[in-house]
Amino acid sequence: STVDTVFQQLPDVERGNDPSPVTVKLSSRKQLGLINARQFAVESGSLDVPLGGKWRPPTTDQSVSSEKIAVLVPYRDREEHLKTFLSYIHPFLQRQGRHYGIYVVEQHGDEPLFCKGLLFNIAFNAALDDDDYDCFIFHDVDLIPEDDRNLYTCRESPRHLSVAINKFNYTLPYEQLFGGVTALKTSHYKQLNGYSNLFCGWGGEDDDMFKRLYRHKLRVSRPDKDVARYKMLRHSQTPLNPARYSLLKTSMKRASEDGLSSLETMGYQITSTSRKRYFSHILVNIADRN
Ligand code: NGS
Repeated sequence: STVDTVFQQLPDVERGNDPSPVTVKLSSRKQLGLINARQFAVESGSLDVPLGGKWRPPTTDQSVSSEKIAVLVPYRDREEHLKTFLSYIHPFLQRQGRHYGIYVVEQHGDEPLFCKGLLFNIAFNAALDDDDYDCFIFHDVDLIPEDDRNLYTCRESPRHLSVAINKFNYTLPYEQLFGGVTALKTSHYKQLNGYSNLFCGWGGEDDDMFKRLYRHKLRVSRPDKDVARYKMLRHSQTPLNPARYSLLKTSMKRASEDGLSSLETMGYQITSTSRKRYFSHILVNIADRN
């Protein structure tokens, strides 16, 4: 697998048992630009993460937040993106005082297309095997949050966090968009039966998820577009999912049978799970579906 080298190439800061205190307080409402956020991370040595990419705030005050958050990042062959993502996301989550773990779920094997929904479902179960997470963030590896006020936390409503992306001039492309970065309570994700396992290749799995939310009358909430700002890392277009429009016609019918409930029938194997320096790694072999 390619990600083995990633954690060795990130800024090399000392890792201790006692995480360094968070020096930028969220309450200061300081808006960190992308450059500043990165400088902060590197200069302060705040990329200080226990093995496996799991961190909790250095406080004993349980009243602050007891929420445990898993960040799931489907991945294949984008090493530069993963390095950049990790170097931003840890300081970002630590400045917000989150109790979190980062899970990178990597696809290998004969399936030529990237099966993001299936990877999310696999990582969801693996993360819950690892810890009792209350909240899940589903995160594309190429999206970097720009503003600390965009809170990575779960609310009563499923939340779409990547509202304003530079690629679209910081406007929402369409009202039903539920891709990029989202936050769902563990209980909601189970209720929705997770993502469809059937979308491989670019596009549609998030629209299918939107229909699941609709089916369960779960309203989507969003932070303000001035806060929910992201930079998208540049990359070439990934191969499209040729079946995405036909699959979307059957979303409602499939929702209860296609997802977490049908994972076992999906022809994949977890090759390994391991704790890397900046993330927990789930390596999945997905067989060619054709
Ligand atoms: C839609 C896709 C979504 C995708 C959205 C925005 O057309 O999966 O564009 O994509 N739906 C279908 O293809 C059916 S973006 O331009 O942000 O990469 O999330």
